[in-house]
Amino acid sequence: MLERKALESLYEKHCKRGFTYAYGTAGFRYKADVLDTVMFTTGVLAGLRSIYLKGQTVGVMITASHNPPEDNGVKIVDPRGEMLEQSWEKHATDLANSASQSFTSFEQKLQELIVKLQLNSNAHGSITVARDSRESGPRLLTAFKTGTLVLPNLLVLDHGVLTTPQLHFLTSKANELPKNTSIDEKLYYQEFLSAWDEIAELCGIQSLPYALTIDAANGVGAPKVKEMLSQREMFNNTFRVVNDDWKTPSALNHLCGADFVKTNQKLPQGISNDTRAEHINCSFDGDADRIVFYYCDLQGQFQLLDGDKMATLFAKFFQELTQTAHLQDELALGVVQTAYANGSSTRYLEQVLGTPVKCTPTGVKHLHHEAVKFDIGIYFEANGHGTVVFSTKFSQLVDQKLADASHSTSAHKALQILSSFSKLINQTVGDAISDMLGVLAVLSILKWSPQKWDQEYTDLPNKLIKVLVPDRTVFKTTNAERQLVSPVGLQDQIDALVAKFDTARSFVRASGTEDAVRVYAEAATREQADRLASVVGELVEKY
Ligand code: G16
Repeated sequence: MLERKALESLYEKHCKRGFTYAYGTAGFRYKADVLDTVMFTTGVLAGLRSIYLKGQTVGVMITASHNPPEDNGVKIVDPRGEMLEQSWEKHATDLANSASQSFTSFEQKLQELIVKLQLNSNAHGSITVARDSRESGPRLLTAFKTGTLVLPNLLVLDHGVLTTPQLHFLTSKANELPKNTSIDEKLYYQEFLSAWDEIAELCGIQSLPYALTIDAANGVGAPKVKEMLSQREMFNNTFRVVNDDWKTPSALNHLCGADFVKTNQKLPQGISNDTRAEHINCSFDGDADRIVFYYCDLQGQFQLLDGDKMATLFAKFFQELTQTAHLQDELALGVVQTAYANGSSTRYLEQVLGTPVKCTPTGVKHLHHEAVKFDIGIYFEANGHGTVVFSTKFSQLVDQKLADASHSTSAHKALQILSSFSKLINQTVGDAISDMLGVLAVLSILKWSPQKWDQEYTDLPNKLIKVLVPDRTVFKTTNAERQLVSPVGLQDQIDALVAKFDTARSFVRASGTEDAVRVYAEAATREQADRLASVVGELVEKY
């Protein structure tokens, strides 16, 4: 490691004192002006993590995803493309908070970590980094890169501006492919477009069955999805991207994007209420790791097809394919949701499809870990964050059966489709672009309109609101965030309110990405859901 004076000089370049950081739902996320210190220490931490993992590449994404333009943040990605192992979240937080105190405490904490983890700080490590389109990105990237200089033998590959899922994907590829392979976003386009080509050929898809409008939240997803879809003739004239002004940072997520559409349950700016059945819309969030779909019914009413609808669509589709391939008894298929999942979606999965459903706390890191316990693990948060993961057993069985010529033509085709879908879906993390192609492929194969997809079950009316409180950390939950344990007595008051409404449910939890408490309510009618959210919100405001 560097000698003390050099270390101190790097520290003084970026670290400010006095802020206390907490590791949230998806890494550190705050107003950009307080992030320099934690970006510097994340440079060090990512290096330590790579050294700990014997030089495997660790990814770092500088983004605040769905948050407003003045925020920023950082997500750390482990070598296989998944979120940082949870035991390391504490190391990341401790290192950031020590640097926030003083140089001496940072130096001590760093030494302590090196000893505790038995690391050779001069060993080789590798980091891959990217950022979204935020104005503060370049400044925070500099702080991050300075942090990586603390450990002398780190190789840092800067990909510039990418979507978050592209960075997850490239991190996994950096560890999977031979060392001299050039790792860049072309790999991403090639991988998913070839999987799309395979499915299109197998299923005779010659063009998209719907005119597709993509709201890119004025974020990095705009140039990336255009670049990708423009590589295939079949997409020409069938898609258009609105809210694509990613070069104007103040426009990011403003009146548009997946979070706006899901929370407000209405069209984003730039999309009109087109009632044609052959039209479908979708919205990405600021770093393109979430997507929701929607359409307008014949009465011109906005209808949302959110993460729950995607989970159920994939569950039904994969269930039918495994049955046709005679693999239903050998492969375990399951869905993972959070407390935000609409009660109707859970009932549909369990009672109509007979699919096992697990519930975890909010955060991809929780859902992903539960989903990998299945051979086909489908996980989606209602907000549109999710993907499908396929086990090694899945790949082995499908390959084995494909090599065996004794089964029927329909079983063979089902096996081929299953195999191609496992390549079309970005298994490392929720990915707006890859999920979009996955959904479009399923709808094209089933010949389903958005209306038909929506009719599988009817959502219970629901409402999500944000409440500002003096200290959100007093709100602590249990039972996969469905019940509050603190403030004491508040849950009983919520339960008493819920009992006054029909088929109702409500829960309260502190956001891990914004300084707010979220209140969710669902009930038999729209009026009741709105009213319940509002009375629970008023209760929360008193704390
Ligand atoms: C992140 C997480 C998601 C989570 C969302 C909101 O998404 O990756 O799993 O649902 O934050 O979390 P919270 O309710 O704790 O604020 P993103 O797209 O903002 O990175």
